[in-house]
Amino acid sequence: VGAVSEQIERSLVLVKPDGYRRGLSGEVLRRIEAKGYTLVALAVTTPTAEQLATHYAEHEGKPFYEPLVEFMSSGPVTAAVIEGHGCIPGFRALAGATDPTAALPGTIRGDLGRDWGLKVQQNIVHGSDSPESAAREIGIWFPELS
Ligand code: RTP
Ligand code: MG
Repeated sequence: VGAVSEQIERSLVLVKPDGYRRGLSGEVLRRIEAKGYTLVALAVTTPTAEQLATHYAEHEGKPFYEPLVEFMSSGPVTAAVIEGHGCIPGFRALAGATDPTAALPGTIRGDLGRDWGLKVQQNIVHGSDSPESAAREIGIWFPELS
C-alpha cells in the first residue's frame, strides 16, 4: 500500500546567479512545468545581505558560508514558488545532487552544471528541503504570500 499525500505543498525555488547569468531560468521553469508543478509566484531579484543571512542561517560558520553568500549576491536570481503534491522532494529530485559533478544526468545539475574550479559549488538551483524550510524561505523571498 503506497502512502497517499494529502496536502498540496509549496516549495521555494531559486535559479541562482550562475543559472541566471547563463540564461537557464527558462529551462529550469520549463522542467518544473513539464513535471506538472504549478508556478504560483515568480520574480527576478538581486538578493540582499539580509535575505541571504536568513536564507542560509543553517550554514553560518561553515567553511563555504562566506563564498556562498558572496556568490549568491553577485547578481540577479529568478525566484519561484511552485506548488503540487510532493513538490518539495520532487523538485529536489529534479535538481539532483548538490555537487554538479556527481549529479546524475537527467537532473538539472547533472545536465546543466559542472565544477568550474571555484570556491563554492555553483549548482544552478536551490530548492527547499522540508515543509518548515519552504514556509520560512517563501516568507523571505515572497513576504506577500506568507
Ligand atoms: P540548496 O540548499 O541550494 O538547494 O542546495 P543543497 O540543499 O543541495 O545544499 P546545502 O547543503 O543546503 O548547501 C547550500 C549550498 O551551498 C553551496 N555549497 N557549497 N563544499 C562546498 O563547496 C559547498 N557545499 C555547499 C552549494 O551552492 C549548495 O547548494
Ligand atoms: Mg539546502
